[in-house]
Amino acid sequence: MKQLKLWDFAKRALQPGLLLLLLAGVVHAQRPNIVLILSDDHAFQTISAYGNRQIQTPGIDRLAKEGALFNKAYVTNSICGPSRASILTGTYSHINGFKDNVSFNFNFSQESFAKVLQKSGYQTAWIGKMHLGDSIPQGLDYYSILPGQGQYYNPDFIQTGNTTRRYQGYVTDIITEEAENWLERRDPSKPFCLVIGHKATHRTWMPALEDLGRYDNINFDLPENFFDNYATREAAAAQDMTIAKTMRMAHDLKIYETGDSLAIENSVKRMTADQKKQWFAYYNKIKADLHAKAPQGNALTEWKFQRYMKDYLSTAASLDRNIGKTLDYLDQNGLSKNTLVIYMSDQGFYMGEHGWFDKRFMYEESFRTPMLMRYPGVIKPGSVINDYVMNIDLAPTFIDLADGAVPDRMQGISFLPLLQNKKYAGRNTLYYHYYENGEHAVSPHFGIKTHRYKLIRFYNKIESWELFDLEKDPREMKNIYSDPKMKVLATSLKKELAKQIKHYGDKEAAAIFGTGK
Ligand code: SGN
Ligand code: CA
Repeated sequence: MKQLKLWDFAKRALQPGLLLLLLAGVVHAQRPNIVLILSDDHAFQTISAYGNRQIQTPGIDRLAKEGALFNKAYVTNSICGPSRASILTGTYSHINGFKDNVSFNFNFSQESFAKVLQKSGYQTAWIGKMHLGDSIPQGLDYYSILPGQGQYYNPDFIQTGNTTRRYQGYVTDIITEEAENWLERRDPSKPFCLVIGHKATHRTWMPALEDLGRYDNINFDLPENFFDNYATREAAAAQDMTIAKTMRMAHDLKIYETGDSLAIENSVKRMTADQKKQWFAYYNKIKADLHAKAPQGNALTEWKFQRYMKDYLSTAASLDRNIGKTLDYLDQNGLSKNTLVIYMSDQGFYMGEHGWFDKRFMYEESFRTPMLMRYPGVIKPGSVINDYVMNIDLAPTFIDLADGAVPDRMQGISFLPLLQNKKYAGRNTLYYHYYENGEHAVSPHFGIKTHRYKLIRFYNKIESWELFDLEKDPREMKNIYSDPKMKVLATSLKKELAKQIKHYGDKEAAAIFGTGK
């Protein structure tokens, strides 16, 4: 009633034009929306905006053209769940407790950007991959998430109220559609924060059926260090993630020979007859090609590399198309102007560098992650940002953007001033800590990266130090830690490492730092 009276008064008292202006002011004053598109294992090396010349990623590149590309975005712990936990809470793994993918359930009772934003009046939702264990998510008005890693075809989703629903189709398309549906039914009078969590481009790299074979005519360049012998790097030698030995013909490259059990391949098992027909029509041809060529030794490893690239990049093409679709939706619904859209991966990935797939190591390809964002009127189109940012910076940035108070516990730094071209202190050193000690046999380690050097301490599995001069050795092939000429440098970097450990309160690393070689 009271509002009606005010409205009548306003109508009488003001010129219609003035009233419109006033209303526009009210609408514009609404706090900005946030859309975080978070993919899985998407390597920056495979994105054209990041310099890949063999393929195009027009969806992601739009963000670079209309917004900013971050050249130096890094993660705290290069693995799925832990990176997401760091993004959500703005803290390192030892603070949020989610140190690895296998031994933990995320504790949702802690502070997160979702909770802070929800409390301050935002509508919050997470759609797609979350991968934080079995606990019921908190801080979200709506969720529709894949159980664990989820499935590429005809996936199940666990939705608000803990019900499970199976959808027919391809996971990236479904997640995009689900996100649009949520945007359609949200309350437009409130700002929103939406996380679109894609499963792509996670192993076992299965594209939408329409993208099968998309890159079959391209012969991909082998990375310079594809046939790495791991000299001077004990932990690199001990891993189990090579294309040559670890990558499996059936499981990864979908080449089933007679006797291979299809029953264990959940993804294929759940396809419809029609989907299976298209799938096998494609992969049976690949199998015939393999049999005809019958490569051996290095030639077989290179054949596997080409197949890996083709499947991975086709999966990435399905992802890229859907990112374009989400951007189109925002544009067509008048949402682009007042929305910060971010695209990033939970970590980087090896595309044959060092002979590998997977991630985990503090070496550049997995430590660094692609990150691009658009925020019209604030970020200058075509910006390239070379400051160090980390996944823990997102939570404080989002809260800052929503005019909220960043909880003391959060360890990231809001990069909003960087976007606004205001004074921004940032950081000169990056701290990293990886814990998991299982699949792919990557030894736990922690370390720092400065603008020129990287110092890593491996422990638990391999006990060793590594030091790289990134200026002279950007591919991290020569560990110079034991070089007597580097002693002074190593000592000063160790001091910096101790400082970072103390700053972030990583007691476990502090204890290990004081022991061993
Ligand atoms: C699965 C994969 C691994 C991968 C982990 C973690 N194996 O276990 O290759 O390293 O996930 O990935 S698979 O054959 O089952 O795909 S993460 O992105 O979830 O951290
Ligand atoms: Ca991942």
